[in-house]
Formats: sequence, structure tokens, C-alpha cells
Amino acid sequence: MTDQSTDTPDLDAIVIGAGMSGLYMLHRLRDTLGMRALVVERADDVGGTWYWNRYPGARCDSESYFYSFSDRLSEDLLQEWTWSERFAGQPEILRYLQHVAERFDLRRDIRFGTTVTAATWDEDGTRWLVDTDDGRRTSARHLITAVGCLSTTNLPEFPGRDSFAGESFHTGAWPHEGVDFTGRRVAVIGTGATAVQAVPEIAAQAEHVHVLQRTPNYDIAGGNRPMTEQDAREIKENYTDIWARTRETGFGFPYDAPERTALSVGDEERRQIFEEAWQRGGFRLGTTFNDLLLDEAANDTASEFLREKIRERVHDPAVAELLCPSDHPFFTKRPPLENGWYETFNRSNVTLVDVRSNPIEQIVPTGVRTAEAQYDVDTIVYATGFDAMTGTLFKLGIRGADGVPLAERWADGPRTYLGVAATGFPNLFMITGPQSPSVLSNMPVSIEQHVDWITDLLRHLQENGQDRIEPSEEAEQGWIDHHDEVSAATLLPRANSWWVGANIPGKPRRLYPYVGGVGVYRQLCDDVASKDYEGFVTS
Ligand code: N01
Repeated sequence: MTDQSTDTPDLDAIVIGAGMSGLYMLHRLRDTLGMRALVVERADDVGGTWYWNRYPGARCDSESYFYSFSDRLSEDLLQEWTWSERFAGQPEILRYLQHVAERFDLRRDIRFGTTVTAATWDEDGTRWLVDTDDGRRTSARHLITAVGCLSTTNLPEFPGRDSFAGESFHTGAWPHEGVDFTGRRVAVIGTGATAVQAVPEIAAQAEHVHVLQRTPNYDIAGGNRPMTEQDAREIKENYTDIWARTRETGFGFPYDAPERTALSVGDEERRQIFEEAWQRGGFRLGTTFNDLLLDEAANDTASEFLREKIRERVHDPAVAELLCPSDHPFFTKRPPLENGWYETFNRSNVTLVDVRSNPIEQIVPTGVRTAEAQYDVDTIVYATGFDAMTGTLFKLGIRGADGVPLAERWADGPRTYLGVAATGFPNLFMITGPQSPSVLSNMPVSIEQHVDWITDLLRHLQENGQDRIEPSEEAEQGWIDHHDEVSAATLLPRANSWWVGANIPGKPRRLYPYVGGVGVYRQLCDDVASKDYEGFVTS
């Protein structure tokens, strides 16, 4: 039962989530604004996505040296911390975030092991009342969601799912003690970025792995390798330039922005450009030409280059064809980065099962039954993704000024101003919310931009003696129209991706992240701020 008395009546802000965004937000609220703030976190420690996703092979697809806090948090930390690999593994990123929590003494204002069950706007008190599963109600002037974009797991409702007699795991809620696959027969459902990391590791241990694939992806070579002393020295010397680039480019990466179109060069030259980007690894391949996401003919050249790579690497031509995507253009679903994924299908203990033509019908006590066969296994790994962007926001039970739940207000899709605020929900701010660049960017760059922007806005309110702020209907509709227009100019809406909500039955289909680019978005946000927060109504 909820204790209706508030236990800390004079908090300035409640932040939900102690991942990268919640940690930085707390630091800014306390140290920049001198506010009294509390973070509520459902896990028993900091880390967010890096706390939960402990599956074998979990690793970041952004290079470690720019998947971190920038000089905005601490120049000293940047110079002191040395990453061990070009692409950091989950344990190292978690250690980094734990270090940040220690270094800035953040834990004392985080309530761990606590889930928000409701958040109600109190118009008379001009504050949010936040209920948690420990029966407490806590209030604060401002509510800031720092819940991540991929924090509600998607476990498909296969008939008989709970009848399985073996062990089953979702990759996004992996046991802390790990899973020993030695001698086990395993079914992995899904072939997204997570499965692409996990399957090679599982296959190295297990007796046999059946990989159940519905849609093949255009996987890009990861190119992970140890960070050398020279790498680290060069990176640290160049951090000013690196961060400046991440803040200006389309996806928040410090890679050179492409200036050419794919068809402006000859076939041989284009191939060489793709090959060079492929050899260097990571998302560079997506930044080779400036029209890959805009023009189907341009995109086809990259798609075909990647299909050729698959055919070169997978020995069995029939398996190679099954792994070749053909139903969507390159990068209209998030391309996984792979380190040995395709070679895994040359192993004798790995079988690819096409569950597009042969759909999963049922989970049975001994395994997975498809339309054509039954696969008896000891363990099922659900690498089936997330109810992204809105899944967790809706679970918070947020009710705005007119008592309307956020989930109801957004029944036809998210409605935001700049992806950070929403009409009818005063003093609510979403870090990397829907309709902001978020998952179409290197997350830390977008997280820092949002946190810094929210911090400036809160200071503006403090300085002007204002207690309440929300976007006007007109400004919100203007942002939605702009967002939709930019989305429609790209190829992204064509694919059945989680970016458009296609992975969750009944979810409104529209592009959830903003595709206008990190640099453009930053400029738009700065313009709003420079015009006294144009589009917001304050009192
Ligand atoms: O999830 P996904 P993920 N029957 O949704 C399949 C980030 N990430 O966890 O494509 C059969 O991409 C589904 O099939 P289909 C990254 O942004 C980051 O892999 O819908 N199959 C798909 O193959 C990524 O994009 C890092 O046809 C079903 C898979 O399950 C995001 O997380 C590392 C099914 C789900 O793929 C999500 O990746 C890893 C069904 N009923 C992930 N339902 C970093 O680098 C779903 N599938 C930081």
C-alpha cells in the first residue's frame, strides 16, 4: 500500500534511472545547480544497460574512446582512464560507470532496488508525486526520466513459452553469475546486434546451437582489437578535436562526414572506399557516402557489397544465401557489428534455422517447435530485443496535468517537443526520449547534450523565479511535423525495424528516433534556448 505522505517534500528533482544519463544528470543537478535531487533505480547498482546486458560477448558498438563521458564531465577523468580495447566489453564499461559513481560521490543520492509505480503531476503544488514499489511517495518540482531507450525486454508470446522444462534467458536480463553452456544444446532466437555478439561465444562452449533467424541483417565487421599505448596517447592528445567532431556529425561519431554521393564515383572506386571502411571496422561503412539513407540506388551498392562479403565468408552457399538480407535497404535496421559471426556458421555445431519460411509455432517442454520441425534443446536464449523508446516510459505510470496517462496521450505515437518535453506534462524532461536522435547516435554524445540542455533550462527557470514549464501545443505539433518530414525523406520507414516499432505487436508504426542528425538537432535546441526557450510556456 502506498504511504500517501511524502517523505522528502522539498526535493528539486527526481531522476528515474542510474545509467549513464541518470548519473550525469544527478551530478549536474547537484554540482551545477545546487539542487536537492534523488535518483530512483530498479537495479541494485548503477550502470543501466551495462548492468542488465551481461550476456556472453556483450560489447559496445561505438569505439570505447568516444563511448564515455567527455570533457563536459571531467577532463581529468578523460586523461586518467585508459580503455583496454577499441570496442569495450560490458564488464569494462560497467566498471567505468561504477568508477564515475564513486568519483563524484553519486551513490548517496540514489535509491537502489526501487521501481517507480506511478508519477502524478500535482497542479496545486506544482510538483510531481512519485510512488515507488517500497510503498513510499516522494515529491519534487521536476521529474527527469533517464530510463534508457532499450530497457524493457521483448519476450514474444509464443504459445507454451512457460512450459519449457530447461533453462531460458533473455539477453537483456542475464544472470550475474553467467551461464555455463558446456555440453548443452541451445536454441538462440533472434539475429539482431545482441545475438550477433552472443552466438559466437555460446557456440564456442555449447554442444550444439540452433540459431533461429527471422530476418537477416547487414552485419558490419567490428574490427575490435586491444588498445595500444600509442592509440591511447594519440586519443588523449586529440580529445578536444574528437569531442568537437562527435557534436557536429550526423551520428555523433568523430568520423569524417561524407561529402560524395555513392553514384558520383565509378564502381571500382566505390568498392575500394567500401573495402577500406570495412577493413577499418565499425560504423565507418555507414559514413562512406552521404546518400546511403536517402537514395535506394546508392543504398543498393552498399547492400550488395555486404552480401558479397557474406558469400565470401560462409562456406555453404545455401546458408550464405539465408544470411543475405534482401527485404530491406542497408542501415534501415540497425546493422550489428560482428566479430566472427559469419564464420560461426562454418562450425559443425551451429545450424541456421530460417523461421521466416518455417515459423516458430510453439515452445514445448523439450524445445522449440516450428511449422516443419522440432528442435530439442536444454537452453533457450531469447535475443528478441526490446520494447524500445516508449516501453519503459509507459511502465512508469506517468499522469500529466489533466490526469491523462502518458500511454493514452501517446496512443497513436509519441508526441514531444524536441524529444525532451511533452505538452500536458509540466516539468517533465526525457533524456534521449523518442523524437530525439538517441538511438540513431553515439548515445553518450546525445545523453550529454540533453543533460546539459536540461541543466541550462532549469537554471533559466531558477534565475527567473519560474516554477512551471511545458511546451505549447503549437510548438509540439511543429516538432512532430518536422520529425515526420525528415523521417519520410529517408529510407528508414521502409524496414520492419524496432526503430519504427515493428517488433512489438500493436505498437504505432512511426520512426521513433529523430534522423535529422546530432549536429542539426543540437543547433535547433540551442536556437530554442537562445530565444528564451521559444515554444515553452512558463509561469
Ligand atoms: O534486438 P533486435 P537486439 N520470432 O530487436 C527476432 C542495441 N544493441 O537485442 O528482425 C522470431 O535488434 C528479430 O527478428 P526480426 C542496438 O541498438 C547495442 O539484438 O524482427 N524472431 C531479431 O532478429 C540493437 O539494435 C549493442 O524479424 C523474433 C531479434 O529477435 C538493439 O540493442 C549491442 C521474434 C531481435 O533483434 C536491439 O538489439 C547489442 C519472434 N516472435 C544491442 N521476435 C551495443 O553495441 C523478435 N525476433 C551497445
